[in-house]
Amino acid sequence: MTDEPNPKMEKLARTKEQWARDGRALTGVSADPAKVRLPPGQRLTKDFPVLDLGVQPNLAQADWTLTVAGQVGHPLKWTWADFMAQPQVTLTNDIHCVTTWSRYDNAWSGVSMRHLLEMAKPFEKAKYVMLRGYDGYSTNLPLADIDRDDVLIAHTWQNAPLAREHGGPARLVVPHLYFWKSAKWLRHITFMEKDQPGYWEARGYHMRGDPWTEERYD
Ligand SMILES: Nc1nc2c(c(=O)[nH]1)N[C@H]1C(S)=C(S)[C@@H](COP(=O)(O)O)O[C@H]1N2
Ligand SMILES: [Mo]
Repeated sequence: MTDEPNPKMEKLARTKEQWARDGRALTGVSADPAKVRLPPGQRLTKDFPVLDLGVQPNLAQADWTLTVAGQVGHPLKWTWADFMAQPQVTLTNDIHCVTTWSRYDNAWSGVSMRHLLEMAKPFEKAKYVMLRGYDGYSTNLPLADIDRDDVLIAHTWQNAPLAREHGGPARLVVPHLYFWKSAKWLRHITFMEKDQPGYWEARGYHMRGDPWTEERYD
């Protein structure tokens, strides 16, 4: 977000920038996801914490659209009906937040990112994406990190419609990276030749964010 409308959000941003400067929660150890389920420096939680900038858009499905633009052969703008008419998948995965909580076995349903890539046909030169939410949040990722079987745009969590506070009506889920990459209230995907920082990436957080090698900070 370019402007920071509320003091709570301002305080959160300052706190998390300080964590980045301090290298909070860094263990200096890497782990192999094939051998260890919990990434280094993480602790397991059974509840589902809510983390965002304090602005939770109240979006009806009828008001939701997803725009796919930038370096693609077929730019898209999906309405809710278009989105629901795409092939649907259900995937179960673990999520890991940079603030050190992890949550196992989340069942998500929605449209796989590989399907969206087939529809949008990114150009060869497109190597990065920027995701934007209806709250003004943004986060960047290498294209290779969304071109995976486990990445989806989810409208359902644990067999129920995704709650507003968790990004409903639809959010991105990129389970192999820290959860700040999984944009809630997903509005826009831009394909880019060059990488650009999103909201947290411009505030000291890592451009990629692999929890197994603790890519917490820049
Ligand atoms: N649109 C949007 N997406 C967002 C955020 C946000 O502030 N706005 N916060 C990110 C962060 S820091 C985390 S940890 C996860 C939290 O998702 P949850 O609230 O469902 O646990 O959402 C990510 N996606
Ligand atoms: Mo986060």
